[in-house]
Amino acid sequence: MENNCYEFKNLPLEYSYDALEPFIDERTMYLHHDKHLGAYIDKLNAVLKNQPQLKKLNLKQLIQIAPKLPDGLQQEIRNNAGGVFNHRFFFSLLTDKPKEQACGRLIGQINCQFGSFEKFKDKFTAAALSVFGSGYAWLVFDGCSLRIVKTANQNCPVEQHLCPIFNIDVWEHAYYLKNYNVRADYIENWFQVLDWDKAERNFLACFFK
Ligand code: MN3
Repeated sequence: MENNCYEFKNLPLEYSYDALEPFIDERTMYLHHDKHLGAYIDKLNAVLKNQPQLKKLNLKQLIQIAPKLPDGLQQEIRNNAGGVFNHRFFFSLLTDKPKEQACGRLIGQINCQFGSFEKFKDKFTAAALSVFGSGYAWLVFDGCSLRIVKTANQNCPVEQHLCPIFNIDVWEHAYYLKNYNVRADYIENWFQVLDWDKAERNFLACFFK
């Protein structure tokens, strides 16, 4: 991920808006990336504009320093640095050339901890379905093992120093145009375009950090 410091720019997706059809539709991808992520980028830049000390920090540092900031600024940074990180991370883990999850260290660890890929998928799906309101479900590495965690709004597990492997955005804007209120259909579709090569690279980076 480049452009990690002020001034943030909305970098183009690495695939076309319609690349994830029929699993995630073109209109949703356009609005989600250009409008929703774009708004978080603009808001984060506006917040940082008058904060010379914070301007020097990268995105992860901003997220991790948020709890130490005064209340109002804390929430602004958490919402907007989180909104930028969480969305960029989400988009970076989608691919128009999905592969069946196969071998690799991550799948080995998933099988070891959850019993099988299917059992993991059920657990992750249940977590994503049970996010109340707007938020995300994540697979993270805590330095010792994999964990499925949920975050509300634009909160990010990086704030708790957990290392993210992949996330699913379950805000309604991520699926409403195609799946209406049926979040379960969206989650199943999302699994079809999840980039397991990228997830493996993220896991290795977390593991050897
Ligand atoms: Mn979103």
